[in-house]
Amino acid sequence: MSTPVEALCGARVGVVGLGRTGMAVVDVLVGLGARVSVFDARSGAIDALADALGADTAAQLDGALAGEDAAIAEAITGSDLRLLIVSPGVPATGPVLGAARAKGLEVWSEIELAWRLQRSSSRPNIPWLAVTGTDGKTTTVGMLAAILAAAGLEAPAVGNIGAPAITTVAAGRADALAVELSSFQLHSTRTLAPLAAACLNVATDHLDWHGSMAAYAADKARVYARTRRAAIYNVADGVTMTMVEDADVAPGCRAIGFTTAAPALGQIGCVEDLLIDRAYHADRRHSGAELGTLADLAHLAPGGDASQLPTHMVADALAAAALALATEAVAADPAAIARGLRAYRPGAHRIVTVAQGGGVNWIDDSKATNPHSAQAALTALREGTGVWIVGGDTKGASLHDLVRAVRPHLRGAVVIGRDQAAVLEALAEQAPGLPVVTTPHGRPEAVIDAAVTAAAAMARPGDTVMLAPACASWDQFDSYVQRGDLFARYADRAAQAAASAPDQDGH
Ligand code: UMA
Repeated sequence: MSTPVEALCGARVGVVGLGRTGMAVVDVLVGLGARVSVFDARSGAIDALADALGADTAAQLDGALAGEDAAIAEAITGSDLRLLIVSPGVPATGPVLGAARAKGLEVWSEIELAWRLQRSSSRPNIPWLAVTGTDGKTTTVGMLAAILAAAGLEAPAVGNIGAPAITTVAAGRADALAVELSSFQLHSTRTLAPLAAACLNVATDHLDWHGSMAAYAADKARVYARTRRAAIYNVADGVTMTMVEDADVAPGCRAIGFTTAAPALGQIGCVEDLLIDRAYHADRRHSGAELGTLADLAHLAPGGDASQLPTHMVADALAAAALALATEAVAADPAAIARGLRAYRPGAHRIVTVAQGGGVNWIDDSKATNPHSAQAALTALREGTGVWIVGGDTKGASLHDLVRAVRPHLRGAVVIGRDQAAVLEALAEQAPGLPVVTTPHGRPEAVIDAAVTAAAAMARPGDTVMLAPACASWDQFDSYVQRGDLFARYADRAAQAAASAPDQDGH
């Protein structure tokens, strides 16, 4: 079905999940005149919705059920709903989507609704630039939004980054959207046709939600479907290239690679310290066009030294440039790429030094919610100098490969998380002899307090304590943001105590 959003007026629509996404969806659906029933597994969710949207909107709801997933599934089975809009957190393998499938009920993500709303709006053709991948999505859409802004566009970063796309679309002011898409969101996205799309990389993540690695990768690959101008892949990750080859893109859409090595024809890459386009510019068969230099990214490197730039940061910048050049505004003003990259500031919780004291650096990488991402951060540390705070909800992933890769960089590990068995098993097998301390389960403050105290006792001058949990935060915290914020607070306290303490010689 390709329903224009106007057809939703009077239609019975269910919304599952009343977090950030669900609230924004309900607001828009009620505005469209749909008859909305809401469902959430959390007991206080319905009251929170009424608080957030106001009593008038809440009074227009057709139905509301706060109950366990099984009860929600049963209610959906017995309903006469015509469409279900699910929040990203509702797992593909769970009873709710199972019930919808069994009933043959149409299921959309919030992104699908936002796209249809865009197409029905007075600005149906503004570019959507879509980014997925296991790691680097948030950095890439942040860089992309900065480049688009430098070209004079009103082009916010939306989606999985934290701002539901539908809110921006409903406001109707954007000239373009830089859209971060998780595999959860892509799973139920059906007609989105981005101007350009990129899958940055694929590594193990979210196996519990999807059921298998193949299902996870298949949902990531959906980002390329119906792409109109540029399907952008990572030359260093063959899986992403295969995804592009297999994708059902629009006629005339080009495959464009990004690489931190010298670019071949049809690619954007690096030659020495220059960012070079051999994909878009007119004379690409014979020469490359300079887009910027690594110096434009120096502010993102430790100590502002461009030679210390993590490779993945350069790759993200190249992907952002490749996406941006698909727009007419940046194609006409490619210097916006260097201006945008210089203006870009990373978000919190991604390899940020939050405290220093007693010769110890405290780094918050709470956003490292999977093994791949934690590995990139820890392997940048000098041998034997890392005190690693690890653990949480593993989402079904094994940590063995990660522990083997980071072992040489570690002095010790502090394990957090409600269920620590998988983390401890990987440490015992892959890092025998490494000092390991565990922390008891408790309130978020108590968990981080205990972890920071244990890490401070382990660290020596010259070491780095790194919160790079390789796990989601959901077992003990509201979000990775809360986990990182608490870490910064307790790390600051520990660093100050160390700075004011007499040194080991008693001075
Ligand atoms: N809920 C149910 N049943 C379920 C699951 C959830 O009723 O089976 C309810 C919960 O009780 C809660 C609500 O749904 O009330 C939460 O919904 P949600 O988990 O989908 O979270 P939102 O607040 O809507 O935030 C989601 C994304 N969260 C997830 O994908 C888990 C946010 O990504 C995103 O920023 C937001 O939509 C934007 O619209 C966060 C994230 O962690 C950053 N993403 C994962 C990641 O990056 O690894 C994918």
